[in-house]
Amino acid sequence: MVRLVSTTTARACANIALVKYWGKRDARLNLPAAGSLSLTLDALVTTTQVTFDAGLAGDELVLDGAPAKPGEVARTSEFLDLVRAAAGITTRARVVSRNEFPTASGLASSASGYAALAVAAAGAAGVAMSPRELSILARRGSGSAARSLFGGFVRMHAGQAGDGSDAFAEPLASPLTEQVRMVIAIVGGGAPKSHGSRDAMDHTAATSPLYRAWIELVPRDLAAAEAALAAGDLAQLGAIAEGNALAMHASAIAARPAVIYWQPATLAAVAEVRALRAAGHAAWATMDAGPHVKVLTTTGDAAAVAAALRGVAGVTDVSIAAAGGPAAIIDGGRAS
Ligand code: 2P0
Repeated sequence: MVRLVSTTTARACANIALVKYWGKRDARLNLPAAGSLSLTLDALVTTTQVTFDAGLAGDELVLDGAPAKPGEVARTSEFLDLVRAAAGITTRARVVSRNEFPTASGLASSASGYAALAVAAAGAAGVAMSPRELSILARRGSGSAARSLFGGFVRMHAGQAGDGSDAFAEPLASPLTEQVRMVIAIVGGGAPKSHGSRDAMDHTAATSPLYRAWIELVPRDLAAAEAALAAGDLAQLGAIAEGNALAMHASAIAARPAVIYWQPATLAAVAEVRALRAAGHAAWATMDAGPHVKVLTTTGDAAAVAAALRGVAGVTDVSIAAAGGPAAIIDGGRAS
């Protein structure tokens, strides 16, 4: 008997939002309450191989060389069900995923993870999807993953449709793409984050008196960030990014009980970024669902920014990333 096996390997880069996604309009379809805007980074890559194998009794997941926990396998299985439904198959799959992130980066990998999984699974299942369709598929795994389908600066649309068909990301061309750098300062040695972002954003939406103001702010920041990108105005983009990150954290901090991601060294690093800026360097800080600080800067200023952050007590690792490319198949389409 012929055993049907089909393998595809894809890679995707993680992204850091400059206008953040924090809150959903629909949990089941994972639809964001507002849009967002990000920069895809070349230094943070996930490579994922998907093999649909008629001989498998259940889906399998290996993460960074080790079998994944049952909860992670279940979430991956649910995601693969979407691809199986689109392909009209029931075959189970083996997923082998590896994160090539800087040592102990402590950075979220769900964006690059679900983007690479979407591309590899659709490829291995033989489903032809446009980048936009793949972005919509990746969103079902993780909201930020919809953005990692594309390289450089990326805009995610909240959409209005109940079925999520208009909640996708698309790339934004900008004269800034080649000249920006992101300096990543790791705080606290990559300790596990205190609150998972999915639960924390729901908790913020449900309890924070500042959530409504946050959601009203996002469209204004998106419009201003898009105008800054089109004009090549890094100072304007940086000011929006830093202000938007602080506003997202303000809404989370005001939740009851509070969601506080910062550590003392987080604020020390932010203070250093503001001092660098006062001294004439291009440097604007942003923080996500963890204590780390990422600094938007330029090719010319990246080394000085990195050196200054290495000098901040509690910063344990510093690396420099450039704009990364779109998610892509690197091997596959083989059927045997
Ligand atoms: C972002 N974050 O825009 C924001 C800023 C974290 C802070 O997207 O529930 O893992 O899987 O859609 O994508 C992290 O949230 O959330 C995130 P789900 P996700 O990058």
